[in-house]
Amino acid sequence: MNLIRRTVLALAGAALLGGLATTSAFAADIKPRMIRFGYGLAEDTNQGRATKVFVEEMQKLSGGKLKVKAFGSASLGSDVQMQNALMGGAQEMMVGSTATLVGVIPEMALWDTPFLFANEKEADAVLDGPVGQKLLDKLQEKGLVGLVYWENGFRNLTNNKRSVTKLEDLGGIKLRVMQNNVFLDTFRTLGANAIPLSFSELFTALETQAVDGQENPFNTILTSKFYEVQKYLTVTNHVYSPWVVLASKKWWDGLSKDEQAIVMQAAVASREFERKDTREETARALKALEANGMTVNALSAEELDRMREKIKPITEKVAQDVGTELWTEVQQEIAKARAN
Ligand code: TK8
Repeated sequence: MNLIRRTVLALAGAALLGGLATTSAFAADIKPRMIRFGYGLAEDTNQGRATKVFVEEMQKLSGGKLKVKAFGSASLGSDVQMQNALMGGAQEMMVGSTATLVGVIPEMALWDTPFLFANEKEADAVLDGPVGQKLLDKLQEKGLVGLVYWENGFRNLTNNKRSVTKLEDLGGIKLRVMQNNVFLDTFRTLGANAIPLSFSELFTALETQAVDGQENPFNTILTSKFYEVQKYLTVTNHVYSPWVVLASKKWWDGLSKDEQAIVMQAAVASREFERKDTREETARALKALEANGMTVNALSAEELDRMREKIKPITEKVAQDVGTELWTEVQQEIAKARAN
């Protein structure tokens, strides 16, 4: 039985006994611990708010024993640096992109497949279903425990050169992409000059015009103040990005079953909050970006189809890289979610 399923069972057990949150918190096997939880965005963002929920849930469920100290704005390092710190046991927890985990677990590339999900409902069903769990389980081989997925969201394009209204407009735009080959190949194939860069270096790179553009969900474009250094926003929804809440396996293995159950329960609570909050903010964020002077356009269905056609080989390569079995399974899961 894998770690997570054991945890979930322990959790169910705890619920039967009346809930850890109430009577049993002090009887349970919980030691006072300090947990460093890092994330990349600022405190006043969807990522920061959900982290706060996690901190509070941990406090509540452990009777104050499991103290989480949150570090936003990549103050513990970029996503990649934090992942490495977790693997080495130098940091306990983080939330960050699945995209930067592709170098660790190649199958994570699955989530970066352009146009994989058509909406959030499909994303939730697949991420919280057997395929999502399979990828989380894989992380353990590399010293990471994947707890839950949060929503980063559908990504859209910003740049400083021109309104992108057709495929050709991407030509020559120096575009920052997340650090993996799916993103790199996708935007190279679309004609952009794709440059992989960590998120923590992105604002400065845009400001100094080391790059002309980037792509991220509306929320992040707003909360990271990219509108200050970017003129054009093109609604593309070209890929859905998850975030993943991670624990260091070295640290996790030293926790009691009760403690693991609490971390898992708090993570699930943070996920429920985060997805709702993110979705509420999205429409507002788009309006705020316009109000802040960005020129917004939506790509026509026709142009989106041309893009889809152009990057077909990327999708085929992802299918090959993650393996036919996983690829078929994810397609079946999506079909199931679509039928519902
Ligand atoms: C924040 C990143 C960000 C991601 C990116 O650390 O790198 O563009 O979308 O959310 O994980």
